[in-house]
Amino acid sequence: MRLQEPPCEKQRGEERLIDLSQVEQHLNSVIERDGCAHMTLIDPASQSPEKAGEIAAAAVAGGTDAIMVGGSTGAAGNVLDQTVLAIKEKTDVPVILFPGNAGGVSAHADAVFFMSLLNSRDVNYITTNQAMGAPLVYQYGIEPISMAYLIVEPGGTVGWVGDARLIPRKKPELAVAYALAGKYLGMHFVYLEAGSGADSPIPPEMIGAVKKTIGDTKLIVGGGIRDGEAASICAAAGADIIVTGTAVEDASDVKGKIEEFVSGIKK
Ligand code: 1GP
Repeated sequence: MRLQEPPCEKQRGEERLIDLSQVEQHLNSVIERDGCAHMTLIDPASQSPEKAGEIAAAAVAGGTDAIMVGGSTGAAGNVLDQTVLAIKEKTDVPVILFPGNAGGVSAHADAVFFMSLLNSRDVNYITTNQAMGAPLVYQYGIEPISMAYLIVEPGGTVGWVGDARLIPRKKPELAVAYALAGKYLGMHFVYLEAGSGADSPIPPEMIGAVKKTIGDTKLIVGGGIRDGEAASICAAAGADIIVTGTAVEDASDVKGKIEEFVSGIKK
């Protein structure tokens, strides 16, 4: 395959309020300003693209800082493209891909969490999907944001699909070891994932131990965060970014639900 030159400048979205070629910098500025950022995860398999656009617009109105798009199953191809386009039409915050595999790359997004599932047993989720997807990221000119992805018990669907050797909830030292390995491998973000819909979020002791060790490397925490209090506990423990998906999908008042999360985590 012959690689094409990446576009120097994206042609789309000229009316955007922020420089979306620097999504990572945007996230860092929000963390610096507010102490913690909030990202809303939208799974393209869970609703129509139109509905995804409406949810994203309400989430932005509630104060979310970025929209993540992805899922472990059924989040590729046309449904992914249409979902990203619908979200971009209705919002002005960065849209960041959260791919389950190489199929989770869309040309219409602003950035992609270029992630390796470090505690997987399957090389496909550590480097192979990354190699298969990298030429598309290059060709589309999407900003790659390097991330160590670590799955903690119970792990849910993504733990099963990614064949993760789940980090036990009571072993923060194992999470610290993997997070540090990610930092030393050059990754800018570490994501502690309990699995979408987990009964409870990542334990605060684990969040605190990881953050204390990785220092400036940014810590994302997600999975099972259902209310403002849970989000607040994760932020106070050391999370730089909180991700919520299921609670937003289930909310009858998305804007109100996001306001609850945001008021729990921001200075
Ligand atoms: C899943 O961590 C995210 O990858 C979000 O989890 O759906 O439980 O909010 P929830």
